[in-house]
Amino acid sequence: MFKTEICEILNIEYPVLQGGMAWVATGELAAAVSNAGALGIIGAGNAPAEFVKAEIRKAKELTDKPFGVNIMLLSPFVEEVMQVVFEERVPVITTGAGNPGKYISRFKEIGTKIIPVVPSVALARKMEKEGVDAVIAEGTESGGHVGELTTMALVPQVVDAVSIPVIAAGGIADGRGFVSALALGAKGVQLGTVFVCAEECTAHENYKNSIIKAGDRGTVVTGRSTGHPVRLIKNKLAREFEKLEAENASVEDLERLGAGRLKAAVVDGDTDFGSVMAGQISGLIKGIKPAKAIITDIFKDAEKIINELKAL
Ligand code: TUI
Repeated sequence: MFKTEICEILNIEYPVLQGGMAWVATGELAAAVSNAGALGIIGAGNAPAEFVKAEIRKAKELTDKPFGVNIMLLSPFVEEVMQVVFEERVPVITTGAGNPGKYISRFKEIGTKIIPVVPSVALARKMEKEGVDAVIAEGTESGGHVGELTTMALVPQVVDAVSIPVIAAGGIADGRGFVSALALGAKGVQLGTVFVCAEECTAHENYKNSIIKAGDRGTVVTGRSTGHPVRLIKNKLAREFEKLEAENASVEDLERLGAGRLKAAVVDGDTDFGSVMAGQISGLIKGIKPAKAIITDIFKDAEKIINELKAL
């Protein structure tokens, strides 16, 4: 019922992409999501190429379905990671935190699908001109590095501005969010926070529990003063960040406070002083489920919602 152009372009059953979350989105999670019929994505984050290559190999062992790699363009290893993804012939690349323009032609030549995250209409237009296959319009409800506009405002404006398919991201975790995204003109959705709480996600249980415990106002954006705004769960680290920012601390001091904190939260389970990146939708997530159940529950609910809407 919900087959869209995104399913055709990416060769998947459900028009759902799993966000490429650094440290969280490993080969195991990506393979589980792809095996469930959506597009699993490995998050390259700030990792060196060898690490990313090992995750790609792991995913290839665990699934024969298509999967992607998200390349975080602020990474110091971006060139070598691009090279590995090229050599491994990963079928889909998503990008975040910048403009992937200079890499597009190389990947187009080998048929890799390129789907950048865009926080604005201007970047969406520019990316369309440069030949990308679709764009992910990500609202500020998302976890991690965020733009300014909300999903509700951004998605329809991007849909009106470009002719390529638009994927909505930010604040979506269930059938209601999925149907809303379609109503805004999106042809698919990208989900991050809800997949952190997938059974197959290898993130520390403390990280998952922080999301499950969070309420509607459980996240905050820090780092606006450094130009790298990041949404994370309110914890001791977030409060320390807010305090330093209120005191107009230097960018260097703030960056020192943030360094290595995401890995500390995801891998070591330090949810007090680690960076527990998560979206505003955390308050909706009540437990751990297999990736397959997360996806099928969304589509069961979506079908019900559509039928209810038709009966109005
Ligand atoms: O990239 C993300 N989410 C992320 S990346 C990340 S790792 C990180 N850690 C510390 C500081 C910064 C990053 C954690 N979460 N989402 C996709 C996304 N991309 N959101 C916003 C953007 C974006 C922002 C500006 C995309 C393009 C852009 O363009 C600027 C330009 O160059 O035109």
